[in-house]
Amino acid sequence: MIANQLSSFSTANDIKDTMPEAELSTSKSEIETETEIFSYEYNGKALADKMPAEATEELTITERTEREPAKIAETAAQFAQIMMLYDAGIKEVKTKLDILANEFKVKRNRSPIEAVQCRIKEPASIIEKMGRRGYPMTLASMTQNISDIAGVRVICPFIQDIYTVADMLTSQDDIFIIKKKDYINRPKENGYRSLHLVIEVPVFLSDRKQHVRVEIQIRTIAMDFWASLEHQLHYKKEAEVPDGIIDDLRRCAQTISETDEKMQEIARRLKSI
Ligand code: 0O2
Repeated sequence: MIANQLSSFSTANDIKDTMPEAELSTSKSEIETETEIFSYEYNGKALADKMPAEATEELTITERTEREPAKIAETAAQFAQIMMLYDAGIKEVKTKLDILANEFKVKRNRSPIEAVQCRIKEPASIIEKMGRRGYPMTLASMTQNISDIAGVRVICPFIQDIYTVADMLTSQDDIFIIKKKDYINRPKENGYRSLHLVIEVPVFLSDRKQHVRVEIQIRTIAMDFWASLEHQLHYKKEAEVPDGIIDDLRRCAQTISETDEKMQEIARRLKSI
């Protein structure tokens, strides 16, 4: 029911811009000293701290709308405003990646970026994830707890390219790393491999600057092949999966990983990257 309500929110267009400017409490250099840590988070003030005042009330979305029907439009407008910011965040990241890919092509005649895919998480999927994790159903909780509402996936030719792209992007001085998970050095139990970054990127609005959280998944063509098929077949599906299937998928991931390493080695021998 909530998901349905939220789905209709994106049509709201009378958006009052009430989010104050972001203030980051941790400097970039402090974050970068933790490079050895597999996964780290910093305690910066994120989008949730700058939510419009109404959205930070303790009432859940259903309580707000049930008690005061007039609040529906207001909540819808706030939701649309938040989604507009995530969309802008994605565009900022996409532009940065396009520039890097072009520069690489001009200078080295190849690009470490094969393709870039962008998506905003569906309202139903946001609600499902918040419910599954037991987070309060408020807009403030959504922006605080769900890191992948704005998602960018970068597909690279070779394994080394993943780290080249991640370094080029995160060394830009307007990008703040919130979280990093290296599922390549430490694949998930099921065989999933990818480098995940959650970053904050500034979005310049008419009267202020707003930092927006974007999740970036960086993986090779081969890793993407496996993850896309596994996602279709199995990931998050309720149905019981026989053990043999899980083992087969894990073995496929291993074969793909070995092929990735072999291709990297061939490229090195040809000195083409
Ligand atoms: P969907 O449907 O792709 O959007 P976090 O709170 O961020 O620390 P989370 O969200 O589990 O915890 O983070 P993680 O582990 O970085 O995974 C985020 C996303 O990575 C997932 O989003 C998937 O897109 C992808 N992913 C993670 N594990 C797997 C996996 O085993 N197989 C596949 N195919 N993809 C995976 P969502 O929202 O879970 O799903």
